[in-house]
Amino acid sequence: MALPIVAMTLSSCGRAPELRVNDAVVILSPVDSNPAALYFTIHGGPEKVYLNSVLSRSVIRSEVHESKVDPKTGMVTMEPTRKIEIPAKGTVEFKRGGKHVMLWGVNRPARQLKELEAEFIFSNGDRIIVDAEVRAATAGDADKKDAHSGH
Ligand SMILES: [Cu+2]
Repeated sequence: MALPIVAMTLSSCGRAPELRVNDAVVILSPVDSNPAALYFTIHGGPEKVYLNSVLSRSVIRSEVHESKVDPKTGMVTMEPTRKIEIPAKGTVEFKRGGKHVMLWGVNRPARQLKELEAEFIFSNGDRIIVDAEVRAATAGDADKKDAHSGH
């Protein structure tokens, strides 16, 4: 009689994969009027989902983008993308030179508090709210010519 209970206890102890967002950071543009970029890592849950959108009350507009390098010219271009797949138990990194969220008009409170609340909305209905650290662009950021400096 005790066996099924033991089995249940064991399985509930096993760490189920959980959809989550880690390491969210906003890098402000060195030029105030230019958009900031939001980077983060998404860890997939037990089933495949899509990231539908990323919203924040601290910005005027946000867009999910993907950067691509033109093999001929080496120029980095980026375009809005939709429905980014988050594989089950997989990891999707949003980072410089790849996928990122562009934020227009980061407001003064977020800049002063160095914190911005971002809401991630997924195809399965999950909404994950994360406090992203807001950082000024460093000299290294400004050196790297990516498409953001062209805005
Ligand atoms: Cu972009």
